[in-house]
Amino acid sequence: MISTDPTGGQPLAASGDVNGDGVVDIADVNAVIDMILGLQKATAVADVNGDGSVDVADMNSIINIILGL
Ligand SMILES: [Ca+2]
Ligand SMILES: [Ca+2]
Repeated sequence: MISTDPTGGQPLAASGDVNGDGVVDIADVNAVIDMILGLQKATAVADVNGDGSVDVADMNSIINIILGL
């Protein structure tokens, strides 16, 4: 999924920055886990691989981003 920000600001969807704090790290993995478990509402930015659902594949995608894979 390609998402463009007309304001030219931070990258949005598919960046892996689920909690929007400007960095992709373990906190974003935790946020996705919470969404998978239903502890917090799933958001569009958490659908990192753009397949329309927030699940373990998105968690893996974020881990890969963190690891630079
Ligand atoms: Ca983040
Ligand atoms: Ca997904």
